[in-house]
Amino acid sequence: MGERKKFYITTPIFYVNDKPHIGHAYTMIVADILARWHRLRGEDVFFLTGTDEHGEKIQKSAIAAGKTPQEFVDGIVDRFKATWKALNISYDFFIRTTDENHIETVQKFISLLQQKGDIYKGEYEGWYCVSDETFLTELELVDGKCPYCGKPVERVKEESYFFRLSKYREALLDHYKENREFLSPSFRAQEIINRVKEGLNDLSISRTSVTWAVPFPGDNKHFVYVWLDALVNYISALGWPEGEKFREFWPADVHLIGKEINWFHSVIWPALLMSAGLPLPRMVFSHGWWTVDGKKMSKSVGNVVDPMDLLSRYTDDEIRYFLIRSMPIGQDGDFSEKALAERVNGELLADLGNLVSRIIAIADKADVSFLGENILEKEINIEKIDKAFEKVDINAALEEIWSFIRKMNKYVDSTQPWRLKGEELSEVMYNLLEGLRVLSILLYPFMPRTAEKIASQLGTEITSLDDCKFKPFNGKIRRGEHLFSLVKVP
Ligand code: ME8
Repeated sequence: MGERKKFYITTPIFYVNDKPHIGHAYTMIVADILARWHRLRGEDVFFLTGTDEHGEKIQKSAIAAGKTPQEFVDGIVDRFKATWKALNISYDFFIRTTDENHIETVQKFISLLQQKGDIYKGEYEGWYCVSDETFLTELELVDGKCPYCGKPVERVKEESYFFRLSKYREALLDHYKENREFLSPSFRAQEIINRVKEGLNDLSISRTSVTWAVPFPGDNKHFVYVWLDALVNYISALGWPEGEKFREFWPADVHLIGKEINWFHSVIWPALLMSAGLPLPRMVFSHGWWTVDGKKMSKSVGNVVDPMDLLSRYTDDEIRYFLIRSMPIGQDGDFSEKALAERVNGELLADLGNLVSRIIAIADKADVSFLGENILEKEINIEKIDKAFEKVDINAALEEIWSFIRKMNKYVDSTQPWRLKGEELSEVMYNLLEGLRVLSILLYPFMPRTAEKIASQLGTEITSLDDCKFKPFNGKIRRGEHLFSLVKVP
């Protein structure tokens, strides 16, 4: 037997200046689906998420809320954890950048870069966007504002330590060339490559004026730039440099992120890793952005969608399904509750829910053994789904599963099992029950609770992808409640 494969997937660690919204939930759901799929493949999975708790943005939000930064972040972290629990997110570890161990690791990492000769002291003069925690040059500003979020920027002129990012230009370009998957999806690669080709400025990695931050090692006037602090989470969570988990899981297989932080993950992070002499992640995958009713989500517009609010009207699985189904990963998508309700009543209730209740109702009454020729198995291509997962194309994977659901519905319509008896009934029901059992496994990463309900009505188990071949049906039918109910379309 070969060694079990490992799979290390991360999400961004989210700023805790405010409670989570559906954009954050989307990233978490995608990561959860990947983690669960790889567990079904029998791999050792480590799924990391957490919170980014330092920096000027959070310092200012805490002051505005009349709290100390620590009190302020503790409250919001609880809200994040509660939301992920309610959405059935199966992360293995939740890192907070205020964890003592993380703080020490960041300092250790910087000391190592200093030893490598990649850090020097200078002066930073330029612009800073607090909302994006990003340094900006005069040329990057648009109408004097941040080009990314459109908010006003502040002028910064202070002593600062710098990381020699410019030194890694060639090495980065070579890496992109030799590792085509690294910048994913591939249509996002060129913009990064072009910008790196233009040349890289060294990166300011410390501030003297922002004190809600990791103290810079060896200089008590300086505090670590929040993005350097944040990126190191991906290795500090594994116990770098000595930890067993680090040896087992590094490098990451997928850093899943939103497209707006691609530069930090595809350029700055790999350069930092090269400097530290560490292997680079296999893939940085940037997904697209959600708008709501056609507009960018923002507090001032008042269109921020809170997953906890949605959860008072829809189940976790309905929200998971909708968010994945409605936005091709990589592209942008628009959220509307009307579209959510329509998908629940259509695809979930009419396609899947009815299929399951029809089959279970007949099987529950059928006095036959479920045996016969295997007819339906060829209608589902598991290898195709697995290949789609390799490329993080979960939309293609879900489409293949849904096309099987539609074929099963057609098979029910054409065979009309409620009219059959004896061997004929036996054969049709064998195909439908095995089809459903396989479906319960394939659906599990996307809608774990629904998949478990299907398996429980079949009296089967959700085991592994190896069990997705048809075999003699050996479940025990137990009729249960309907999987979905009709919702009101707003
Ligand atoms: O950037 N649509 O944290 P953050 C889709 N702390 N995804 C969205 C989204 C939207 N409208 N809005 C946010 C940070 N996201 C840093 C990360 S990592 C070392 C540090 C998701 O709280 C998406 O994953 O601003 C995006 O990358 C992330 O939330 C940004 O979260």
